[in-house]
Amino acid sequence: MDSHRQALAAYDPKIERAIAGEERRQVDGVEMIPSENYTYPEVLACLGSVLTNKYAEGYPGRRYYGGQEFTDEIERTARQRATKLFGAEHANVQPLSGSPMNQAAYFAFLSPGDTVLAMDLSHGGHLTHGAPVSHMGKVFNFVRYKTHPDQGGAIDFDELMRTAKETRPKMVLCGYSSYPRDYDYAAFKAVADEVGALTMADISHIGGLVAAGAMRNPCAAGFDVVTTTTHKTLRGPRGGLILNKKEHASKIDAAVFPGLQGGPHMNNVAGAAVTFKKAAEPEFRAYAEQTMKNAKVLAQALMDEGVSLITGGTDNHMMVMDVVKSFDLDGRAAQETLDRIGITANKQVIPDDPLPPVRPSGVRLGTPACTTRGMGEADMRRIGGWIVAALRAPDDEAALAKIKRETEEMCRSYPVPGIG
Ligand code: DSN
Repeated sequence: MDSHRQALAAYDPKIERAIAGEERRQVDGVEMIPSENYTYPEVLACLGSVLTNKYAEGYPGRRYYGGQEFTDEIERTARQRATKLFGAEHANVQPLSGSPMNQAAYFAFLSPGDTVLAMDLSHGGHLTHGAPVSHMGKVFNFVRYKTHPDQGGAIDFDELMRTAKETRPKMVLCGYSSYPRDYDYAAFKAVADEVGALTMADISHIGGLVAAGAMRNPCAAGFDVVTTTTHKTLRGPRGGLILNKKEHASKIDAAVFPGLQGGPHMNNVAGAAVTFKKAAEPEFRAYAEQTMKNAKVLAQALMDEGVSLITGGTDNHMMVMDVVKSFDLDGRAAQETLDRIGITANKQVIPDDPLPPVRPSGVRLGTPACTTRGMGEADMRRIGGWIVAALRAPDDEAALAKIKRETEEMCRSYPVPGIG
């Protein structure tokens, strides 16, 4: 235990024990929530540093408070590394997380009531893409497009063009949190160009895969603004990143601060800088490719057992099982069953789900975290077998307990970075 942890254990053992419990949970279980990952020890060092003490409102060279010689260096470094990594013209590294990041991007360009074309939540979009329950859905006029789940998740671009001509959006947004395919950014841009709309991509889930060159890059396709969180496939601290064309730089910066936020969390910004350095290493490309290979193998193992996957497979790091069709279980029951065998996943709505979000028809699985631990294709086949066995016999306590012992034994072979 390092000296900071020792101090915490001595002063507040209740909280220290909870952190230790969470460490054990992360070590003992198979983490398959596609938006989670294990960050680097070097990033944890930044997060737990004295940078958390510092107010740094403003931007490098133009802050509102003194004492910024080190914070300026950190933020400049983070921005330079982010722009180089993604081939972008400008980066804002201050968004505190994904929701404020997207809000800032909208407010940089849109006025209340403006129309945005965005993917329907149940088809894989995100709450912040204008779901009616979100504040953004009340401020702007989001018009939703859908996918064809039975045709490999295809988007009908002729239909999208017709919708764009009818609704005259100010922005065409693509991006997702439960869509297991890649996007044709050029096709989105053609629609946007036809109606004079801005293009925005939220690549939060696949930011690391794009940075590694393993998936298509909307910056290269000439998108106006690209957002990503830094804690998913990028394996960094919990935060957001906005990338954009130079012509939009002052609008984006002003929308983040002072438009939406106050002082940036400089411990996070330092962690993001380290993350971008890591993501430029050849090892990270290998990690991204293995993450996607693992996803394909797991998807195939499930489909070989007759499991129905939304869009019929995956081209990225995640997949969505229709557990009602496959196991006659709803998503909540399936998630709870997987918890009992030491596999953490999340219940998920499927396209036009007839069930409500708290008890939807799907479960989402992803490979970023277990790939970080070093798990490979053989492990994915075992995990697929365990998932199917458990979901076929959710009331067989003895069988579930046996699988849990097996998942724990497998996890013992794969250390978690930063815990040990
Ligand atoms: N909560 C994240 C996810 O799981 O996809 C995105 O908001």
